[in-house]
Amino acid sequence: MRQPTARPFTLFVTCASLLIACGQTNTTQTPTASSTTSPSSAASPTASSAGTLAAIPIGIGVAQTSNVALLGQEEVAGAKIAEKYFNDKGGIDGTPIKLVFQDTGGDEQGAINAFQTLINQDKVVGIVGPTLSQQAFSADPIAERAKVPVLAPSNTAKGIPQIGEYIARVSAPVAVVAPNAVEAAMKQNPKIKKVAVFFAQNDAFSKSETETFQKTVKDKGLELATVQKFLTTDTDFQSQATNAINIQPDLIIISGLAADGGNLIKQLRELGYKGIIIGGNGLNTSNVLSVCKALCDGVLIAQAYSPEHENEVNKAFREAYRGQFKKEPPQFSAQAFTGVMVFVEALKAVNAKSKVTTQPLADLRTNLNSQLLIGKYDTPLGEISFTPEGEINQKAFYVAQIKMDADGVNGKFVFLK
Ligand code: 1QQ
Repeated sequence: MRQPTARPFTLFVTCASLLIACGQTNTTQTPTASSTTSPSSAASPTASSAGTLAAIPIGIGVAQTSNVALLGQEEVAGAKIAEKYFNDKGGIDGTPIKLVFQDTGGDEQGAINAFQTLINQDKVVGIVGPTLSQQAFSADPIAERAKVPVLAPSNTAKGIPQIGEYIARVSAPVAVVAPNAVEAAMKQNPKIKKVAVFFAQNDAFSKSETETFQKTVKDKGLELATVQKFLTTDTDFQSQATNAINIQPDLIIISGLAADGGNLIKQLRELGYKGIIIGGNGLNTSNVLSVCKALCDGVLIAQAYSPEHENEVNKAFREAYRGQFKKEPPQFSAQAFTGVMVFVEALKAVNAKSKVTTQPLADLRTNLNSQLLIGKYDTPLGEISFTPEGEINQKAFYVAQIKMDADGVNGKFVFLK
């Protein structure tokens, strides 16, 4: 009778327990068609010898396709800059990180599929994603059950860290970010009285953000004159826009995503609205400029990031982003960079106690989660830390105003003092 040799047996046990880096040797694990890797590190993680990792795989599960890619592509850019930046600095004490990208598309099922692939097939140590809160409420419970740490790069709705022990966010919640825009609007026009609020009723973030905006309006003694609803898939806003304009508001506040929000701004202006417009976090991308063009001019948007933040890592991040894209880095890129950074710093701290290249994957995921929650990080967003529940502690917030160039095509976010 043939006896199995010791070596394949050892390898099998190693793959089953370590789970990572065995995709190359275990032929039952093949990448899906949608799996992509960063061009800066196209090689897959490989075991440098049986049982040790040559690279630490971190999952990036954000929207690379669909309308939500208007937001998600900025996250891809930020994550890739972080991968290069931290690997140039030596990775995790000499072992590089390797980002594994899975496209979530714009809906819940896409996010669930991407998370499952990252967890079960790509064997990542943690995930930065998804793009929308609407997706997080469906996909995060999968990571929670698998005990895989998630850092939300852009999930700002109420209730995200409360999804579970393994869910934290580097994206400050709407409750602390959004009111800053209302204050800025009141400063620009102290005569504001009547406010019209719009929100996308099929999106969890938009519903959460509008609650904050509506509360802020009332708390500031303004009149919440009308609340208009739409869908993120809508393109025609004539009836809601007309309803709002008829009550002659001095301020209009929009909670939606980039494409719908941009079209709504455009149609409000075309119908003659001249007052201030506040856009929520879903409009916080220069990708909105190609939707509302010259009519985007003047829109106020609260920010959880300023390109001018003075610390070493932000200077490096800003320089890398500007070198590549010839413009200032946007908030979603900075938040994705920060997500990768928190994993890197926490992995280093874990490594100091027990080598991350040889820990069983389940242990590493759990140790990483505990560690990241207790660390302090000096990031492009400034100094951050987490509450035990996974909520971000962040100090500085800003408001920017869209300033369109005379050509009506190009424009920028100007940060208000
Ligand atoms: C959320 C958001 C999105 C608009 C960011 C892309 O803040 O879904 O929570």
